Amino acid sequence: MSDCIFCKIAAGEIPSSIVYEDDLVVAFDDLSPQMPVHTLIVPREHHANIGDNIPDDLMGHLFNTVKKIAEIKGIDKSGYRVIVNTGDDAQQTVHHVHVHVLGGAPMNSGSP
Ligand code: DGP
Repeated sequence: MSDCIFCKIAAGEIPSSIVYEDDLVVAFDDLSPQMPVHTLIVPREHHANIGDNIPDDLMGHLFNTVKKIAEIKGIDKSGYRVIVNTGDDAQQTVHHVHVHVLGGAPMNSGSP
């Protein structure tokens, strides 16, 4: 999508702190980190959110990349939180599906 910021990051048209990339996904550090580690994983292919008919193999790859990011960031042993905001009530602000990987310090309860 031509006006999608995460499509532009995935295409290398906008600079970002890339953590990992392969043929299907790109992971980069969040511009406004909420934790010492705050990395976003996005598919290269544009899908608005997790309900946007993402093929099973791409969805599986997206979530299997979480483990890689945790290892790269050194939080795989200490633990981390994975969040996918979807739609208005969840405060999704960028409408290109993305997985937040947060960690690097103890967190509060995951309850809303
Ligand atoms: P969400 O609320 O789930 O849609 O979170 C979107 C996240 O994207 C938010 O934490 C800030 C981050 N973000 C927005 N624009 C940019 C950008 O241009 N670069 C990077 N690295 N992160 C961005």
